[in-house]
Amino acid sequence: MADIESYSKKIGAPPSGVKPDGSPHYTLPTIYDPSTKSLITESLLIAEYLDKTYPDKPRIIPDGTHSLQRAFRAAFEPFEAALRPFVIPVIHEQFEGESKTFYRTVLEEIFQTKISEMKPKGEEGKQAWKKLEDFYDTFAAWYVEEGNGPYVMGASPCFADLILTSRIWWIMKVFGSDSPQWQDARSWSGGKWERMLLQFQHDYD
Ligand SMILES: N[C@@H](CCC(=O)N[C@@H](CS)C(=O)NCC(=O)O)C(=O)O
Repeated sequence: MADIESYSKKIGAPPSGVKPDGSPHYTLPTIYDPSTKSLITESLLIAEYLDKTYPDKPRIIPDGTHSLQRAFRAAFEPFEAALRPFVIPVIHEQFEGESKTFYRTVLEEIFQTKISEMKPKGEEGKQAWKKLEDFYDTFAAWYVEEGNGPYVMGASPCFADLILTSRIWWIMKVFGSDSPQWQDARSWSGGKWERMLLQFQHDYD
């Protein structure tokens, strides 16, 4: 964590955005493609690059769906914002040494709250967690079953599916597969998201 900025600068990787103070924000993932000698940072830009450079491989942003994928991602942001106060304190505990200090400093600056006070507690906490499930139920309602597969476009996954399943996977990884948080999340929308995650792993591992 603490080395992302200096290492990105060293290899010439661009920032993915700006910090609240206006300075460049260097993040991962970054990829280097030796066949085109390209460095790309930021998940969506990486997906766009891979689709464009390797059009004969499975496409993650099929033609004509570019705007929809971006809209999906924008619609997902409020969920992401609501999940962060729950996951950040747990991720912080999993870091060690310099990265732990760095993570705390950056996140406390961004959220203007101490990490120890970030997690919503009591009744408010219960409702805030329930809101996460409601978000996913809304997304589930956008998946019109067309009989040819579990993904939003049918048989093949696209970027929108990856956004949703990767966050479900993240909840499992951050809290642990025995945690009450994961036991709850895997049941959201009648288990749809866990099934999609398993299907995705089955199809692409
Ligand atoms: N929008 C970016 C977000 C990437 C992001 O937040 N990455 C985190 C790690 S998962 C990071 O590099 N954080 C470093 C920091 O904030 O200093 C993307 O999708 O690539």
